[in-house]
Amino acid sequence: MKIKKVTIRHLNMKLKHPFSTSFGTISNKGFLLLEVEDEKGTIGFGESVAFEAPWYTEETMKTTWHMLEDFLIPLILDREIRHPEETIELFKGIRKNYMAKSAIEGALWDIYAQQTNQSLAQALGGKKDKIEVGISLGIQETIEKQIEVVAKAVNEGYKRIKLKIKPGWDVDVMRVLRENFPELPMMADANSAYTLADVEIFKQLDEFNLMMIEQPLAPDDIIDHAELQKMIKTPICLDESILSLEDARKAVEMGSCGIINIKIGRVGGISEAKRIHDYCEKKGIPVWCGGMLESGIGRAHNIALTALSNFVMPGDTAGSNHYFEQDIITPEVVVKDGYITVPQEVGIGFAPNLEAINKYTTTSKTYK
Ligand code: OSB
Ligand code: MG
Repeated sequence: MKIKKVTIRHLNMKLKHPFSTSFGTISNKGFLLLEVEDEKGTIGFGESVAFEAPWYTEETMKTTWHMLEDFLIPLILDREIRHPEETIELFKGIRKNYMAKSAIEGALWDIYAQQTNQSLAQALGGKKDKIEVGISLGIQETIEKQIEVVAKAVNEGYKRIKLKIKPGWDVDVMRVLRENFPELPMMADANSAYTLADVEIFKQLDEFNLMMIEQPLAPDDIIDHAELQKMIKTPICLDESILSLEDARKAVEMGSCGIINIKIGRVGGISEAKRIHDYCEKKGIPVWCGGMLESGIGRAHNIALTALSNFVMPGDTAGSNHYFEQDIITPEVVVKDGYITVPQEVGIGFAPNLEAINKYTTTSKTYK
């Protein structure tokens, strides 16, 4: 393929429920959507998962726009690209900025799947026809409300429930939830809110039979996580600490985690995500697909990736209706009995809903 045109749109989608974590609350999902067209007129869509503020990683909507406009788009325009995996080499000279890179790379995978007449899952080597999904629930104002939102998610069929924790909202909350839902597959995500000095908290959480504790310590750490893992039974799952295959290898070799959450945007694209998946499979490390409150485009990519064999634990890809009044794809992502059907149609298997996209677009710019 030879890319001839890229359109960046900034969309703003109001979340149905504000999402609160240890680092703050988001009520609006502002993000960039990329429409990429090649010389044959095949169009692929990509989503940048960077938020408006740099609380999860250092990238923001504005930094991704800058990287795309000034560095990444000029690198791909008019260049012959045979396979999306070539972007790993092509983008190597540009440090990090993984969410920006991933936005383009995802669109190239979409084009590649269409041109090779396969579903995106198939193009990636995914064989599942349905995937098991969980849900990530934000911190609520009261324990009663937290129990209520968990009960709702359980009734909707989600296969595991992830709760956000932060200092002051951890052991007591998890204890009450465990009492109310004795058998529920449950886990906690701290988004780096703790340090090794908090080991007693994790020893107490160890009593609640959690599937895992996600990213308890610093976002760039694997040393202290390895220390903590030696002191607790519950497997540690790394999210923020893993930005590449190299990071995954080091964390696994150090014993910093027993499980890895793979997010396409955090690691620079589907190709790198697949490499991490393959490495973990060889090492016997289970993986699952994380989420960034994506619109339907990013969600479709997550579904295709999760069709790979070592995604053996339910991910955070909840249904469109959990996040938005209206999603930007048709059909929307539907969760039934805790499963999402992996589309078999050519490409991502969901059609971009241009009317909805236009409705949510605040600004756009085309590069060719
Ligand atoms: O840490 O996994 C996380 C959302 C935004 C940023 C970071 C995280 C999350 C989630 C929500 O947990 C996952 C989702 O529902 O998309
Ligand atoms: Mg996380």
